[in-house]
Amino acid sequence: MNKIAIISDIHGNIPALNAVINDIRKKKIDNIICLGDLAGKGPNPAEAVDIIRRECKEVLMGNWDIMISGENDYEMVKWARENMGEERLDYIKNLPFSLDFYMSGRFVRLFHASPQGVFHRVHRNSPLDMILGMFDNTENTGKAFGEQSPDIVGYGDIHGAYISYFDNKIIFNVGSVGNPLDMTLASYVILEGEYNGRDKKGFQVNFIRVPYDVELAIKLAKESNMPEIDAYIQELRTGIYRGRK
Ligand SMILES: [Mn+2]
Repeated sequence: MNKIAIISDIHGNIPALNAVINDIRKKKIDNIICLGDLAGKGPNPAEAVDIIRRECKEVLMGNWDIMISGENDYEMVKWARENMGEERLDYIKNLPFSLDFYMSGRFVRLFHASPQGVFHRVHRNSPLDMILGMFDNTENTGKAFGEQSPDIVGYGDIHGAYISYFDNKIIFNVGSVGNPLDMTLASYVILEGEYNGRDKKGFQVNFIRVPYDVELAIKLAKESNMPEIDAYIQELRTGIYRGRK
């Protein structure tokens, strides 16, 4: 059996990222895969990119990675861009969209938000046609295994972990390492099964929550001159999205 850790949405929060990586090291994990949003929202964009590049076997593209490495001039995006350096910007600009592999006889696909694009947001309570669309092959995903569509889809983007089973399919969200908006602990998932295995065997999708030093993360934010710091602090302390009505 193989174990793969899937992390996402670091958003420049180094205490949370270090806590998750230490937790992963303690378990016998073969590889780490990151589903994007390395920087933005939090105070340490460059450090987050450096750690992710060093620790992860595969890193996929998130919406913030496109915004920061592109033309978007939203204040937080500009600040992250200016604190990252050209070489790292070039790295996040060229991240792949999705990753396909077999595990224990199931076609697993991972991406940041949806097959329709990194800005196409799908929540656990989204309409059924949007949920079913998460299993589509698109121009973005390509077709790794001919006309087959995935049996298991894993994604990030919404900063809220969940799993749902239907029609012999599984969809799960790994939650966020650095900006969790479901509870205040860092989130990630471990997939366990036979990597590249085509025979149907047992497998596991395990959800892990890791405590980290939230007040240290807030201290680092205060020491930086990042914009929107009050909203960021409130999200780290409460796990509630700043825009929630
Ligand atoms: Mn994100």
